[in-house]
Order: sequence, then C-alpha cells, then structure tokens
Amino acid sequence: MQRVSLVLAVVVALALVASAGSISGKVSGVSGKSVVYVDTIAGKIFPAPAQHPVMDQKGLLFQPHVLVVQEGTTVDFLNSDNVQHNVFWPSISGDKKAGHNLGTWPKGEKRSWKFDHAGVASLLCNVHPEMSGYIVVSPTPYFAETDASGAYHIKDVPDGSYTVVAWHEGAKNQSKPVTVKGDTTQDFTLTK
Ligand SMILES: [Cu+2]
Repeated sequence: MQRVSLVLAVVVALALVASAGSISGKVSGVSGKSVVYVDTIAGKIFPAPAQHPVMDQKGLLFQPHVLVVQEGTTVDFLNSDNVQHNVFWPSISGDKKAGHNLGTWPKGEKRSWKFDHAGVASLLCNVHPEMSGYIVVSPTPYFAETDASGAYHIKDVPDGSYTVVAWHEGAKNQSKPVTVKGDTTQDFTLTK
C-alpha cells in the first residue's frame, strides 16, 4: 500500500512539473540588466507577495540599481550610509499621480511602500542628484532579470497566450505575443 501511494505521489509530482512551462531567451541591443515580464492577463488577479524586497541606499548608490517586483509588493527602503538620503519617484511610467516622495531619513532606518501600480518607478534622491535606481513593477508574478549575457528565464508560467514585455534603462520597451506551451523561447532586441 505504501508503495502504491509513493508511485502515486511521483505521478502527481511529474504531472505538476509538466503543466508548468517557462519562457526564456535573450535580450540584445543593450548592455547591463534588463527585465522581462508577462504583461497583465485579462481576468487574472494575483495575491500580493508577503515578502518585502529591500532597496538599499549604500555607497551613495541605489542597490540593486534595478529591482523587479510583482504588483502589490511592499518594498523596504533602507539607508545604510552615514549620510541622510531621500527617496522619491516623480511618476510610475509617466503617471504622475503614482509619483511619491518617501521623505529623508538617516542611517539604519527604513521606510516601506506598497507598489500597487504596474510600471516603472524611476528612483531619485533629492540630497544626491547623481543617484538613480529603478523599480519595475510587474503586473504578474511571471518576471525575470537578465544575466550578464542578456539571457533570461521566467519559470512556472502556465501554458497560454501572453504579451511579454522587455524593459531596459533608457531603451524603448518591446512587447511581443508569446504562446507558452511547455518550455518556450522568445528573444528581444531593444533600441534606445
Ligand atoms: Cu542620497
């Protein structure tokens, strides 16, 4: 009986693995980190993740320079420097109503913000005009950053038809229709 349930468990596990596809490929035309995400899926709402990723201000830099989160995620903004830093973003993808100024605070303190608008927040610090960073807010949990070679891999994407967007700092977004059936590939070439 135990053996039967073990076999059953293996069969169920294999079926689960088989139903989850992926999207992978390469983003070229730019250097450095790009972000690739599945755009809004009609009729689909995803629960907000409980995890709070950290956007640090360290060595007079936003670290990481680019952070991608799912819509609904709360980001903790930390100051690790001995000087005061400010955090503001004038808009999210041009929507000025979604802009916000979190204020200015000293070392060791953090402030949190829930990003419930999909799009890109261009982070600035009004104490240090040379500082800049980005938070890419993906409307779905299906997103990935590229590695040093421009390759990306979005795992656990259910089979279906989607619009997939590639973003890179200073480049034009590129959207492509992708039909996921198991492991699927799609490449992007971005231009400034
Ligand atoms: Cu600063």
